[in-house]
Amino acid sequence: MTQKLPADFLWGMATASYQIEGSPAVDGRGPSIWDTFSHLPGKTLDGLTGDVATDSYRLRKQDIELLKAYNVKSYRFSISWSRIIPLGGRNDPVNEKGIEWYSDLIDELLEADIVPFVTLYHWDLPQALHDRYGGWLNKAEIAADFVNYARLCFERFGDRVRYWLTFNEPWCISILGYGRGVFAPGRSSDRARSAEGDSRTEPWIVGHSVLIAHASVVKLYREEFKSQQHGVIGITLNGDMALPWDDSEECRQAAQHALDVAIGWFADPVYLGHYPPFMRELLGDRLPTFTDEETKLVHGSSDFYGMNTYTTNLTKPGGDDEFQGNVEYTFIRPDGTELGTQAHCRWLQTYPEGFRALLNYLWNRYKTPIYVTENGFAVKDENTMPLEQALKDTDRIEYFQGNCEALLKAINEDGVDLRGYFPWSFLDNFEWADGYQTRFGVTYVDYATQKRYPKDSAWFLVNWFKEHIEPPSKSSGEPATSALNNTAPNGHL
Ligand code: PNW
Repeated sequence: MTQKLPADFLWGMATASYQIEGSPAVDGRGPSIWDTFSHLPGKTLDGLTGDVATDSYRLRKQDIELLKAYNVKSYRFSISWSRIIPLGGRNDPVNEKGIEWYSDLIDELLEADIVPFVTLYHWDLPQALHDRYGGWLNKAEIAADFVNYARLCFERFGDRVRYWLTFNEPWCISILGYGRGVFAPGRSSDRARSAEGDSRTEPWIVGHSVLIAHASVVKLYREEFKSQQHGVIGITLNGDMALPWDDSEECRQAAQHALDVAIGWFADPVYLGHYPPFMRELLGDRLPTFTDEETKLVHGSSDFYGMNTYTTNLTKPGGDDEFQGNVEYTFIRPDGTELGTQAHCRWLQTYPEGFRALLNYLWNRYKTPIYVTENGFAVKDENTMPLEQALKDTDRIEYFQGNCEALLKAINEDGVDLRGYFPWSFLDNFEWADGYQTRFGVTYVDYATQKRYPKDSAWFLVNWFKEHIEPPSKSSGEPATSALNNTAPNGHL
C-alpha cells in the first residue's frame, strides 16, 4: 500500500517580503536595514538590492493566480514591518496603505482557498529603530516595539489568519547580522567589514532579545487574541542536520555541539526552558542569562516547531568557529565520496536521509508538532543556463523527491507529528548577500521582463502532493481544504 499524508496536511510555498516585493518607497513604506545594507558598496553580489526584486508588490494578483495554478493549500509570506509602521516604533504613525495591501493579499488568498501562513519578521527591521536605539541590541525597547507591531497585525489581520510565525531564523539574524557581518545590519569585529560591532558578544545579546521579543508576542496573542481568533503561533528556526563524520566518540560529540549551537540555542529555551549546557560552557558569561520571569515567559512559547532546513553536515571536532560550536563541517565522507548533489551554494547538498534524521531528532527532543516552513535547493549555474534548460531542473526535483519520500516515512514509519511542508521558494528572488545569481525558486523569474515560468520542480511538487494527501473524508462537516474554515490544528495545541 502506498503511504499517504493526512487530509489536513498543509503544503504550500514560501517567500519573504524583502526578497520579493520591491517598491521600497511606494505607498509610504519606510526603509529597513536591508535597504540600507544592500545599498552599501560591496555588501551583496553584483551590488544588487531588493529595490525591484520580483516586483511582487505590484504583481500581487498575478502571483496569486500562479499559486492557484499550483493548487497549493497554503502560502507562507512575511509582512514588511516598515510598510505598516514606517518608523517602526510604538509611538510612530501607522501607514494604512501598507495595511491595506496585506489585508487585500489575505482576502485574495482566502478567496482562492489558500491558507495564509504569516511571518512577522523575516529580517527587515525598520531602519529607524536601528538608528534610534540599536535595534535588536536593545532588548527592552525592541521587545516593546515588536509587541506593538504584532498587536497591530493581530488586530488588523488576525480575524483571517490562523497561522503566525514570530521570527524567521534567529540564528541567521544574530550570527549573520552581528557576528559574521554578512547580513544586515552588517556589524562585526572585523574592521575591514564594519566600523562597529563586537562579534564576541553582540550575537548572543541579539539572540536573547529575539527570544524575549518572540515570547512577549506569543503571550500577547494567547492572552488577548487567541480565544477569538483561534490561531496558532510559533517561531521558525533554521538548522541543518549534523551527523558524525565517522563513528568515533569525538565526531559524535561534535555533531551534538553543532546541533546545540545551530538549533538548541533557541529551541532549548523555547521547548525545554534553558540554554543548552554546552553553550554556557562555550561562551561563559558572554551568553546572557534568563531571569526567572524570562524563563517562564520563554518556556513553552511556541505552539509548534517551525523548521527551516536545507542540508546535512558531517561533523568533526576542531576549528575555532564558535558560531558552529567549534566544529568542522564537511560533505566528504571518510571514503572520499560526497554526501549528495552539490547546489549552487557551497553550503548545500542533497541528503534525504539527513532530512528524515533531523525530523526524528526534533520530534524526539522537543515533542512538538512540526511544520517544515522552508526546504529547497538552488541548482548549480541555473542563472547562466538558457531558460529552457533552467526549467528542466532535475537536481531540484531529485532534492524534493528525496525529501518528500523522507517526510512520508517520518510520518508513517517513525511516528513524527509533521503537519506541513513549504518548499522554498515560490519564486526565484533576492537571495540576500548572494544577490540574484542563486535561484531557489520552483518558478523561474526573468528579471528583465518579470515574467514567471514554472520549473519542472513546481509541477513535480504539485503532482506529488496531489497524489499523496488523502482526500477529505466525506463524514467530517467542513471540507479540510476550505481556507476560511481552516481551524487551528487540534491535539494539544
Ligand atoms: C534562509 N546559510 O536563509 C532564509 O530564511 C531565506 O530567506 C533564504 O532565501 C533561504 O534560506 C535560502 O538561503 C539562509 O548560510 C541563509 O547556511 C543562509 C544560510 C541558511 C539559510
